[in-house]
Amino acid sequence: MDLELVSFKLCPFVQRSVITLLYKKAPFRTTFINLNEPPEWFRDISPLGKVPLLKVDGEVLFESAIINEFIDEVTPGSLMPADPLLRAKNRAWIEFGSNCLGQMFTAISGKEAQAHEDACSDLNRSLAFLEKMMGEGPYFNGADFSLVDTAYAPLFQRLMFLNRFKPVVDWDALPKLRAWSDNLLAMAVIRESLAEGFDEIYPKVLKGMGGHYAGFVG
Ligand SMILES: N[C@@H](CCC(=O)N[C@@H](CS)C(=O)NCC(=O)O)C(=O)O
Repeated sequence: MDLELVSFKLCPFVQRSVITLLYKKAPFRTTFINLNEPPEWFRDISPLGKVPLLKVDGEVLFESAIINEFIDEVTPGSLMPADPLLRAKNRAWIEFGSNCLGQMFTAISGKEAQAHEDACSDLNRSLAFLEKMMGEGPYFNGADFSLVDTAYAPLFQRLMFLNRFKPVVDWDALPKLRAWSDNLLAMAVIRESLAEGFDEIYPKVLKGMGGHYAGFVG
């Protein structure tokens, strides 16, 4: 099976799929595009104009959650619970993670201080909800690494990175999430999934957004 991941270098949704592909040891190649000037061929095949896309023997899949379930299903082992209720709950929390990524994006891109503060409050409220759902770890489903973990790792990596400028999350209020995040970020596969040059590029992107947060980026 030929797998081609269509990617934008810093996209956290793409990174979810990279983690899943690496964890499941599925061979794949990556085609990077510039989302600011998407090529014609990309606009022709991406229904929402978004990355990631996964081309499977030339057939196009879109939406990271769908892509990740597909990768999981065509590779040995399963990163989803066997129980239908637990599986549905995992899907719901993956969707919730996408919403958290949106709140983080608003926190780092909002033009006015108020927009930044409001988004930080929204994100902290979301994460407080998630904190209540967390068990003892080390992963979201306890001992079993799952697609929920692949969905949240890119968010946690970025939130930890932002701590060096101005934290957007009150980690003291989120001890279980903090431990979960530490466990994920210690995994080789998750470190390897981060785009090359992230530490240098991300601050430039934050500055380039020209939001209120850019003022905190040294
Ligand atoms: N729900 C989508 C979100 C993907 C997404 O928002 N990707 C961003 C880049 S990080 C994108 O392609 N944005 C382009 C646009 O909105 O025009 C998924 O999970 O795959």
